[in-house]
Amino acid sequence: MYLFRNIAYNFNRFIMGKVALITGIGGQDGSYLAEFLLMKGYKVRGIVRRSSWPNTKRIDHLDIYDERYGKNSKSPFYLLYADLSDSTSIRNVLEEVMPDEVYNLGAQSHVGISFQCPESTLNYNTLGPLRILEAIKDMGIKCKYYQASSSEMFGRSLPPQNEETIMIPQSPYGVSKLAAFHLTRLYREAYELFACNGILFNHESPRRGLNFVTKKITRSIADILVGNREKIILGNLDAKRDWGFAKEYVEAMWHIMQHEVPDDFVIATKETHTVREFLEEAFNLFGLNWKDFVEISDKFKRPAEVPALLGDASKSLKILNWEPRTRFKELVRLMIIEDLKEGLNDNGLVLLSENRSDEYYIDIGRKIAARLIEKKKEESNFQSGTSYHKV
Ligand code: NAP
Ligand code: G4F
Repeated sequence: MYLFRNIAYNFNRFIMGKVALITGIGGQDGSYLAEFLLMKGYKVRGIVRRSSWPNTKRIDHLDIYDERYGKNSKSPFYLLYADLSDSTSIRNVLEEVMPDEVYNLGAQSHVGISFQCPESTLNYNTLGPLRILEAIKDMGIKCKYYQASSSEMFGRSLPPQNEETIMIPQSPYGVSKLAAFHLTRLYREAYELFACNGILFNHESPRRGLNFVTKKITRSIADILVGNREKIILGNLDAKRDWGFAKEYVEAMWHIMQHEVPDDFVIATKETHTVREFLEEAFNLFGLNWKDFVEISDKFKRPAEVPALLGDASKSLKILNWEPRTRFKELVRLMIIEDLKEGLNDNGLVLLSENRSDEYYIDIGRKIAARLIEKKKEESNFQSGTSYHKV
């Protein structure tokens, strides 16, 4: 039966173009990848899981569901319910979609939370990919498979890290991703599946989840500037990360899948900064000193930490001709501008519809920050004055 379906599908694909299936389409990377593949002419199908509150905010603008076709092979884009912990749902989706390329981006992707929820982390992040690989193998689907592997797998291995570096993960998340990495390699070698790993170093964007450190910082600064917050509470500021721009990293995923043979690739910027440097860069944009606004709490420290990540992506540059364009300073700036725009708009201070330049928003931020500094000075004068009188 599958053989017949495959023949029918191959004919259809020849006429209709490629079909990509993305798990985790509602996440940061899934949303950028969906946009990128649609732009390339793919038909995109995405898996979302049931949620008690909308989890499709990042992809709602792709609402290009076409009534003429419904959910059939001609629709450019549609979503299906499935869950990485539910083999039946995965098999049903694969059978319906018959994809040419599967991008498995779905995961419990928060390293800190993986210490609190280790079992579900391994269930989604390790057994999830295994369920997909098994289904592809059993059903004989001739598709390519991309596994979202992570630099977190390197753990405490010294930088720079590349495809040959030993992996000593430091979190349940890192362990879950390392097991999935090996399953992907194993299914490639044992069953000759076109299965690849993208070993991506940290990548950020305005769409980054709110509880990752970069977004937490940029969103909090915007909140401070519009008067909705006074300080940021963080954990370890000494950790070093190689931060790139998510929108460019999803292009690398596609390049990995277009290479003639399935393989594993590191994707990184080869530039590393501490969390403290991220804070400095972001606060400095507005002439503020981060030390006036940041508190440290053990609550955000982890039982084990990855001290330093710095990726060596020379293999990707050489073989895929992929290299990052957005560097650290630009990344910090573009993230903070988006948060500031949103903060100003939400508080009725600026209308986004007026379409101003980025510099305009930075300028408003600087003016507010200058008033904030004045206020802090007055408060500290007042406090020292009070104590003087007391003495
Ligand atoms: P993200 O924003 O957290 O998105 C993860 C997505 O997975 C969400 O849409 C989430 O759905 C979905 N998901 C979680 N559990 C699921 C389940 N049981 N069944 C179906 N879907 C599920 O992560 P991201 O930053 O886009 O990262 C994408 C992938 O790359 C992840 O696998 C991550 O581990 C990996 N990665 C990320 C980075 C990075 O720096 N961003 C670096 C290396 C590797 P809900 O919205 O319903 O929660
Ligand atoms: O932003 P983070 O939570 O990212 P982390 O742990 O590096 O993981 C991200 O990158 C991985 C790739 O290497 C992905 F696989 C993974 O899915 C995720 O996208 O933390 C970055 C650093 C850590 O050292 C953390 O301890 O920032 C430190 N940190 C300090 N204070 C904090 C905080 N992290 C968070 N999330 N929240 C804090 O308050």
